[in-house]
Amino acid sequence: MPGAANPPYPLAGKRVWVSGHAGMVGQALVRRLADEDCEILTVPRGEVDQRRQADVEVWMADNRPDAVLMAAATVGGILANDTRPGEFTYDNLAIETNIIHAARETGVGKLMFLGAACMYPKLAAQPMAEESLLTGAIEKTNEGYAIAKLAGLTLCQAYRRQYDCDFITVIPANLFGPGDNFDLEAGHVIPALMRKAHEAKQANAADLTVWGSGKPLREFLYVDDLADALVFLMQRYSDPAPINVGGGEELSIRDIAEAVSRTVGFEGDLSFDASKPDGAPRKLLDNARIADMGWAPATPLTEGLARTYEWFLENVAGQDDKASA
Ligand code: GFB
Repeated sequence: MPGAANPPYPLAGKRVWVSGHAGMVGQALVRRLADEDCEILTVPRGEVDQRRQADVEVWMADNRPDAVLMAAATVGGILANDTRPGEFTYDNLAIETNIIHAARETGVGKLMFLGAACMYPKLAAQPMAEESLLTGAIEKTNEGYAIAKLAGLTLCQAYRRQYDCDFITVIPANLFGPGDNFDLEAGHVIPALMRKAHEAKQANAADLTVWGSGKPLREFLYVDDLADALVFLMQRYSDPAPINVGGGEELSIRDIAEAVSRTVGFEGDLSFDASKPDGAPRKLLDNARIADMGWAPATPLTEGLARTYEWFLENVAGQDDKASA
């Protein structure tokens, strides 16, 4: 990896808090940080509810992390965002303000906030460069989530400007991988279609239902590639402007449904449910900034899908089978 030696903010020897360590991104970060010579701090949700200011302030004052990677968030697919906008807006605003403010109060040396590709305007020019944030209206299905994430970005920038805090924001493409949420209603497209294809195959069903028209384009990034990028940027990136992490593959929802079906071994047809929303027509990130720094994703889509299906079989389908035995 270029620039691997002597990064400006080395994690070696630091106490690094992975907030949200039990989620898909948090688990991948804990896996990746195991290769760094740092102390990883985590705290279960039952002990610290990150939406509660007092919980966060007390825990951070007691544990004094040097660095914070903010993977905690209330996340979900298009339908969950569209039907539970109160939770997506409130939870994310609360988590961000609590952690970012407590990080300043307790003297955290470096903090990384995670944004989302839906922060960009619905009709932003493609690929979406960091400069096009806040230049147009947001896609309605995820407006609350996106505005909460834009507020988190603004808070990091404001704390850098007023208090000189080294707080940065990273904007990833749509993520997938081990530890994802495979719930049919709440999950994102890849885990939801993977479960549908698995169940359709087991039931010898003739088809599986894909929401919307199948025409929107999405860029997907394997979560372990994201974790690698986050550790890379944490040690090297220090700027008020956010930085995109994409460079995965862009394809239509129909194409992704076919790729997931091949991974699972489902050979039936696809049917499309036009009563469900399509969301943004396209969300391709401009990857130039991180590419110029020398980072690129390593996992081809087919390999990422295969590893995700393996995880699903062991951790979700396997548990369902045990429960019904
Ligand atoms: O992954 P997804 O829920 O997120 O949906 P978004 C992507 C596309 O896949 C949409 C279609 O056009 C969906 O209609 N799709 C087809 C399905 N079948 C399914 C299915 O069974 N389940 C799901 N979930 N989708 C989210 C935002 O938008 O992306 C969040 O709502 C967040 O705020 C996240 O930013 C990364 O890409 O449309």
